[in-house]
Amino acid sequence: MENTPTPLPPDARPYGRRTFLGVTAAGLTSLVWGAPVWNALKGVTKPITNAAESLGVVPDGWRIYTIAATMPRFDPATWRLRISGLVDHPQEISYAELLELPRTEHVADFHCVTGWSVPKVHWAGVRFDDLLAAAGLQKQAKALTFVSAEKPYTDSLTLQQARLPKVMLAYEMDGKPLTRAHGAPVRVVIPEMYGYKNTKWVEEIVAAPEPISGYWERNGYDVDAWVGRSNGNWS
Ligand SMILES: Nc1nc2c(c(=O)[nH]1)N[C@H]1C(S)=C(S)[C@@H](COP(=O)(O)O)O[C@H]1N2
Ligand SMILES: [Mo]
Repeated sequence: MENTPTPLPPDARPYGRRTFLGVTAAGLTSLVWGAPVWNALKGVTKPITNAAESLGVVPDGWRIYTIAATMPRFDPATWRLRISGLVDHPQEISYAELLELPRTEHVADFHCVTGWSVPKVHWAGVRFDDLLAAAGLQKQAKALTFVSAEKPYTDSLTLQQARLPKVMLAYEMDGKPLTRAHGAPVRVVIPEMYGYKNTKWVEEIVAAPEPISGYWERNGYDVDAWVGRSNGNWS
């Protein structure tokens, strides 16, 4: 049993139907947003549907996962994506500049390690080589660390993984700008790996000599989270 990872929230309910509040064995609180909790925190008593709409949540099989008490807010006027670490020219990219970069799109199934999936999600965004071109990766850079505006969520990919054809920094889901709940304005998308590698609310990308142990990896999950080929099956 020594190798049994600390569980993710077992099976949170779809947004708006029930609320799930779980504490992992490591003592970290994982809050999955449900309207009742949201209303309680906001001190309002709006009907569930209104609260869901105001958060931009589409309850079509997704479960919204967060680790902090509030979701980061996106202001297109002031938001910047920082590119730092082992690069020749550190960058601060505005939302408008991001949208000018070469666009990539694909449709892929999304899998959370806890067992739920969303089929055929249509993503649009920027591939990492295009995103990092102006920064100029240095030779020693072998991985990218993604820092979320939601603290302390981080995760990383090797450059090789980040260059897989379907991997991107996504700014659209199913034809619309990413909603706040899904990580607005940008999240990592790597359909070959479980959801926890798909960092939401990315605010900084650090070029690094090696991958770091991300938030869920520090709680026992494999750093290489290949769907079907990593340690997710602990139930
Ligand atoms: N910042 C941040 N990113 C995150 C998470 C999180 O809690 N915080 N959860 C991860 C997990 S475990 C999954 S399955 C997906 C869920 O994506 P969704 O919340 O858009 O449904 O987000 C991933 N990215
Ligand atoms: Mo997940």
